[in-house]
Amino acid sequence: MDTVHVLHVSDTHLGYRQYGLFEREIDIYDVWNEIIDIALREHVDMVVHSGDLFDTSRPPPQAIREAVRGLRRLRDAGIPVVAVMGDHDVPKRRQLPPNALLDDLGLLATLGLRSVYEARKVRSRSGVEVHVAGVTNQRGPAARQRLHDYLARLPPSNGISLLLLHQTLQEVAPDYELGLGDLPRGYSYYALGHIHVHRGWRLGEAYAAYPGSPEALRLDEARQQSERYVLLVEAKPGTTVSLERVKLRRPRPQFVEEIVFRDMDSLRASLLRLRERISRYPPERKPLLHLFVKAVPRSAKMQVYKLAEQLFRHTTLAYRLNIDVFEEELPRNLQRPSEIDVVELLGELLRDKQLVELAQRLMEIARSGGTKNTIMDEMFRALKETYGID
Ligand SMILES: [Mn+2]
Repeated sequence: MDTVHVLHVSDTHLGYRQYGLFEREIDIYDVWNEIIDIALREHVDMVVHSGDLFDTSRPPPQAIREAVRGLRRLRDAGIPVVAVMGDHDVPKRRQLPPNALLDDLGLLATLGLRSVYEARKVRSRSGVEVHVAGVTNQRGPAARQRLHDYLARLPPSNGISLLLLHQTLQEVAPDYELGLGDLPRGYSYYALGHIHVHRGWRLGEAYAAYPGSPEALRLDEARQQSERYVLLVEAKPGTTVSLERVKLRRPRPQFVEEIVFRDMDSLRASLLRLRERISRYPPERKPLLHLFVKAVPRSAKMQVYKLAEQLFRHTTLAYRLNIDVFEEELPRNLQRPSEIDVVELLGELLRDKQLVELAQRLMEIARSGGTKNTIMDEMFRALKETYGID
């Protein structure tokens, strides 16, 4: 019986520049090229992308070029690529999604360009026809109902069928739009995107899986899963024959470390050990460090900043230091008002994750006390870090 070998990737976020660092933008292109290499090396019959190809619907020219170059290598090898659009690919206003350009160039078949839900017959490299269905990312209060309607109109075929979705499943997070049980049965494989860590489930004779993003793009993603994958799927009608994860070699190493402060000497000893581990990487692969130091007395705060700067400035690509100040006697009227969810409020106001993080950090610094000058210095430092100015 005919089977197809599919490489499943998602959430590549081409063009994303974490912390405003040019190197982080390049990291994402490096791992994108590694994925193309894997597809060629494994002689897959097709590639599916479950959304968020680009980080925004107005990607920078270099991101478009990297996409075109990678996809062209696949096309030259006869490997078709099919994608569905994620929340990052869909323009906020009435503009052309960048996927339409790649579709026109014959480099990427994108489901959902003509109507929100769509199914196409795609001829794989080996010649076997594959039925590929998908729905553009649905969000907002009516998303669940719409997805139910669309999925009801997308039955699998008798042959090999793949379903591409860029949504949150109930099985992974509380703000879900669908549960595993809502997926129409009979597909050979369910290629999911949107969640940036790898997860997978059996669904009858098939599997449903998120490969996760090829790079950890946020702190919580680095914390949850340091290794990154793409998935190799072998499918036949109604059945996932095998599902293999391939570990990516090029994502930048990231360290998430939490240390409870006892005194400066023991902190220095811990941080020296950490630096030892971090320094094992070659210069072009300097890690990112997310460092949390808990219960620091206010009087030691500046020393901790200086120590971290001295140890990690040259040994990491960038480090983010989060100091949790231990307040011995905080007057009542200075305590944080717990009724208001400041983060949520800022999120609604600013609608930009990086800005929200910066605002939170500035507020923390302002609250932490000190002279006007030391506060200003720390705020300036936070600003520089956020925008990657050295
Ligand atoms: Mn994403």
